[in-house]
This record gives sequence, structure tokens and C-alpha cells, in this order.
Amino acid sequence: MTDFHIRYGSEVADALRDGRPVVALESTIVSHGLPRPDNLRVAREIEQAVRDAGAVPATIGMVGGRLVVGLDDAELTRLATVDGVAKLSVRDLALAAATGADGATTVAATSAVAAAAGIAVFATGGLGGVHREAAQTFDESADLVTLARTPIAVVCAGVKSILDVGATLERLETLGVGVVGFGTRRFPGFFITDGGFDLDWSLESAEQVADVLVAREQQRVHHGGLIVANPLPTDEQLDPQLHDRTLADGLALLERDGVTGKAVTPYLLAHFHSATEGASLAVNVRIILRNADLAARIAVAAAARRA
Ligand code: PSU
Ligand code: MN
Repeated sequence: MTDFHIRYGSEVADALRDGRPVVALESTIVSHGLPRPDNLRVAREIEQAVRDAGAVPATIGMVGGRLVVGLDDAELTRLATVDGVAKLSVRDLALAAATGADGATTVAATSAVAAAAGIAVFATGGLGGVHREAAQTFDESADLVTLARTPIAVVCAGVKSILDVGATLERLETLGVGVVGFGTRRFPGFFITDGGFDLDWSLESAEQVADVLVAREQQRVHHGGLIVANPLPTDEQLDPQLHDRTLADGLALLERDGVTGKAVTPYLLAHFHSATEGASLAVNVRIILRNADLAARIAVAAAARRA
């Protein structure tokens, strides 16, 4: 019989067995979110940032139909460089496995797989959310509903301003997903420090975030996710005026080219990267590296509390 079980990288398997800190990483930002050839370099840098902070990176993806937690360098290279890598949400995982596909996991799929693997912390750039035309299109990322039922802490820089940020926060509240600002009470806007909305909760240290994870485990009441919103310092954000201009142009191009559905996020990201001549890419990379570092520190603190 064909074996579709999750395959673990050996380093990840050892760390999970020994209760050492592990941080899950997604592959959609590598295959669809960042331009080649920078994507492979950045993918490796993200893993290194996790290691530098004392945790083991577990990049998750699908290679030839096999779901892998802890891609090795050859597998990472394959997902970063070959054409036709599918963008996989949770609902696609079994379909892609049965058809032997190469696939990159979104925040939704990565969260679900990581939680199934017993990994409690996940670092990414930005979350998917409610799209601006959602009142007509119903386009809301499966990231939201998946986090409602998945016990994982996702470190991100909020949601991109290409989305309807206010509506996304409302949906997170409805869905029962915890949201906390790291060192801030303002929800970050990915490329920009301040996404324009207040948060109810703020924490100042990785140890405090780890306490939230422990509290949830001990209370056994809330079984959903926690979004740890980690803003860029203002001096590292994309120039807000450049950001607003680029966004307005990108939304107009989206309309002109008739781009819809799951192609919207990659399309707008590519537009930002080309229209800002790399400035948004540099900011995007900084976001991910900072989030990888914070996620690793949270995983380290959580492992120490469980020991
Ligand atoms: N945010 C980024 N880069 C990305 C994504 C989000 O900065 O590449 C990806 C993530 O994998 C996220 C997905 O889960 O886009 C959301 O896509 P959709 O809106 O189709 O659910
Ligand atoms: Mn969508």
C-alpha cells in the first residue's frame, strides 16, 4: 500500500522526541511569495535565524506527494526552483498527496500540519485574511478558519494592507482566534509598522508568550490559535507613501488583469516587489527573519516551561 504518512526530517524528529524547541516554517512564502532567486537564499536564512535563537527549524511542504515536516536542503531547493509547485491549503493536502504533487503549504496548511506534528510555534511573514472585495467575492483566506481550530502560535507581522485589515480583525474575533501585539497595542500592517487598528492585548517578552501557551494547555478550554503580531520598527518599515501608491496601483492592475482567488496574494506581492524596485522585498525579508527569531525564542521559553 502506498505510504502517505508525514515524513519527518531527522533533526526535527529527534528534537520533537526529546522535547527540544522546534519552529514550523511555511513553504508558500518560498515558492509563491518571494521572487526567484532570492527565495531560496531567504528560505535558508529563515532556518538559520531559528537556529541562531536556539530552536530547530521545521519547514513544511509536499515533495512528490509526500508531506514533509523538516524539508532537507535538496527538497527546499526543489520547492524554491521548479515550476508548477501547487499552493496547498488544508483541503488540498490529501488530494495533492494522492496525485504525487509538489506543493507549498500556506499558513493554514502549515499550521494544521505543525499542530498535528506536535509543534506549538510557527513563524511566517504575514497572515492571509479578508480580501477587500470580500463582500462580493467571499474571498477570505482559509488561514482564519483554520486558526480557529488549530492550537498553534503564529508569529507574523499582521496581515498585509492589500487585505481588509479591519474586517480580518473582526473575523478573528468571531472565530475565537487570540491576537496579541508584541511590544505594541496596534495591529501591524506587514510592510508598515501600524496597520491602523488597536489590539486588546500586548506582551513584552517571549517568556510571557510562552506563558500564554502553557495557560491554554492547562486550562483546556480554548483549542484555537494565537496570533503574535510582531511589528517592524518604524525605521525599518516601507516608506508609507511609497506603500500607499504601490498598493493603489496594484489594486487597479488586479482589476485590469482580472486576477481573482488564490492568485491574488502572489500577484500583489510580485507587483510590490517589482514596483518598489526591491524595497518591499528587503522589508519582507526583514519581517520574516525577525519573526523567525521571536518564534524561536518563544519555542525555547515554552520548552523550558514544559521540562
Ligand atoms: N503573506 C506573505 N506572503 C505570502 C503569504 C502571506 O507575506 O506568500 C501566503 C501565505 O502562505 C498565506 C497565503 O497563507 O499567502 C494566503 O493566501 P490566500 O489569501 O489565498 O489564502
Ligand atoms: Mn482566497
